[in-house]
Amino acid sequence: MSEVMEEGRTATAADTRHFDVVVVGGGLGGLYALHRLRGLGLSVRVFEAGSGVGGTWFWNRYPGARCDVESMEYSYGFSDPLQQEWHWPERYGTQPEILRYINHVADRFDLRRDIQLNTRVVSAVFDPAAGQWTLGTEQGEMVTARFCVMASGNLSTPRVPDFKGLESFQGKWYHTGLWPHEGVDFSGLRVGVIGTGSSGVQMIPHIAAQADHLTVFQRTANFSLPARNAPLDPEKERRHKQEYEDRRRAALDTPFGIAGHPAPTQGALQVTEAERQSAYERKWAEGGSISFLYSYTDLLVNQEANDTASEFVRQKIRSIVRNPATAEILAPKDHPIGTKRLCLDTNYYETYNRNNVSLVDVKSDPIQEIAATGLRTRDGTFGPFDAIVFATGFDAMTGALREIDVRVEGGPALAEQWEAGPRTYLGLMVSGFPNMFVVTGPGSPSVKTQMILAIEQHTDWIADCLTYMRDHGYERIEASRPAQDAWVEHVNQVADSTLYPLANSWYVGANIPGKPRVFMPYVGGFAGYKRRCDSVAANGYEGFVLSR
Ligand code: N01
Repeated sequence: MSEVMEEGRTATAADTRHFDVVVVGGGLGGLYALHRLRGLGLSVRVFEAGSGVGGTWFWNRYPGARCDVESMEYSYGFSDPLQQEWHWPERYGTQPEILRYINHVADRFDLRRDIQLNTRVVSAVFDPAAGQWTLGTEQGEMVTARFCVMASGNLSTPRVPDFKGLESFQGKWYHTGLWPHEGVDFSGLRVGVIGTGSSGVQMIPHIAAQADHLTVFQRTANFSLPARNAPLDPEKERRHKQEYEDRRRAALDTPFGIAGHPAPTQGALQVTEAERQSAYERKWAEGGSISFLYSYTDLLVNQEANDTASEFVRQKIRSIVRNPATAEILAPKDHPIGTKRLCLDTNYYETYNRNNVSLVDVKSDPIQEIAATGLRTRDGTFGPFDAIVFATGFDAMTGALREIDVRVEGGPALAEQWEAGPRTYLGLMVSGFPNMFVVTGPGSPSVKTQMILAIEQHTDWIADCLTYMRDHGYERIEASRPAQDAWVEHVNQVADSTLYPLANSWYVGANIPGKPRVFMPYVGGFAGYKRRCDSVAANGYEGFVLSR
């Protein structure tokens, strides 16, 4: 038996060997896939690498980790009793709170009996003659399944840059995405943090409050807005719960999958400078990123319009950070606001006013190597450090899938086929890989939306597809090559009509040296994307080849 039971009874390797569906990943995506597909009467097994369910929220336990989508939104909508009964204490959920919620869902819907923990899937091979997948685990188990659902996550392959000398570092080092479960006490320590994306921005104020001294190494200055987190107002919660059904439905009709933000009607350049400033001030005071980007219709498509919002935030940084030289390093100038993931923070810029915090610009002077007690850039040495924290991100969107040896027997691996960048039809299937679905894969809106809504939409689509196949006697489904090619072209065209490609972001794989530069998420908006998926299904799964 390969699993360790963390909570409740989980599935074991000795249980059944053949399933209708194998789901890879026991995060928010895998759990809902299990619930939904089991509801169709299918036998389903989930394999999860971690010792508990939760995916992202299981691994990312760094200090200050919390979601930047409001908790009343960032939750499952498939069960009204669940959403009515669950109480979120704060405007934004903390990592422990979200993990508690996910565990509650696992228990409430009796999911654990079909989840095998501590089991990393390393291979998935389709046998065209038998019409089934064989999945292999790190421990050498093999199971077969008619269908395979990859719910392996978009930000689940943590990446420590390939710095020379890391093994010689005598202190402790950590990655935000592989945080020790027992936590880390930085009290009295000299700490270096590398990376200022969402994880770094959330974590830095917390480490600064504990450490003797914190040195932050920043390569790209990032835009961050105040989150304005607070205890959830009971009246707001009551109203939201009363309107839940309508709000969930309304969210489906929005670009980011989040309701409650009136769509903008004017471009930024159509109003006066004074009006713009007052709008941005209002959004800054309100907190949240969607609302800010929703100030005007054209912030993500028109450079001049975007400049007004970017400059507003740069000025805020200059007004918060007392040392002008530090403020200039922190003020992003190399990408339009919103084209990298816009961060939300609590006292991030204020942290640089502390006496025990210093900032190093490693864009102009890159890190060369890690040494026994610190690190070296081209022009200097930094340390000594008792600990180094890598907030250096993930091999995003394709990392988890490319780590699995996915192939059709005798054919090239998915990783080889994606050497020039991922290619999917609707982010749901890959041509040449029958009966393998991807939940929120590259080419779907996924990371550009409220993820749980995206997960539910994909999983519901897959469930409806399997029902259709059963009702019509089909056994195999595959994305056609022309449909996939046309979709990939559309994804690129849409991205090219926006400002997104101007940033060196993980959306284009820029954070991984050598990764092909391809814009991976679909930024045409959730609402239009969902309509497209629905019409594909209504037209008998247009662009897919179904066979017996
Ligand atoms: O990772 P990132 P993250 N030398 O890739 C730097 C979600 N998330 O874990 O920008 C020096 O954004 C890198 O620099 P650069 C969210 O979708 C959500 O922070 O590549 N620096 C960057 O500053 C988010 O976008 C939440 O130049 C190096 C940082 O490391 C995604 O996860 C919270 C370097 C990596 O930033 C990933 O966020 C946390 C090097 N060699 C995460 N290599 C919330 O919901 C990399 N960097 C709030």
